[in-house]
Amino acid sequence: MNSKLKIYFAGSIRGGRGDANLYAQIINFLKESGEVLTEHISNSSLSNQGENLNEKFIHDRDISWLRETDILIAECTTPSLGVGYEVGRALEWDKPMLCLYRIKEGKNISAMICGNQNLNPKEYKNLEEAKEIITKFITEINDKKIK
Ligand code: 6K6
Repeated sequence: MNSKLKIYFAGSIRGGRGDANLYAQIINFLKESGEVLTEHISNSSLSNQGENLNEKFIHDRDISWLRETDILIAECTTPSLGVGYEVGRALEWDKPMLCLYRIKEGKNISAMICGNQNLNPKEYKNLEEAKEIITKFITEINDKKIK
């Protein structure tokens, strides 16, 4: 039997929680395809102060999840140092990834994300479009796993 696909979802915490509801919807959708290691990112009671846990504990736990994950899906619309860092580490470790972003109020995504095709940057406009992009990406990953 195939083991469940491990998915690390990255989204802004201290960078700003404006998209927290959207993260929740994306995570719910991702749960249909595998195990989301970072479900807490959708927690609406998680403020931009983050979880009330020791910072070293959070860092070490998240990095170990990132190390073990099969894929990374990062929502990059709200600029976040943590998300940028996670994307960089995952790239170093050759993790298949998808960097989703919306263009909001004329604010463009960092060139360090949209300028690197290895990060698989994809612009989207709404949740439905994000779901289509994610489905295509995960189908390709699963096809590769089967081969
Ligand atoms: C602890 C105490 C106060 O605030 C915290 C931070 N809590 C976090 N909890 C879980 N994951 C975190 C936390 N801070 C950052 N991360 C990871 O970095 C997540 O996996 C997110 O994808 C990303 C968010 O980074 P920031 O820079 O927006 O916080």
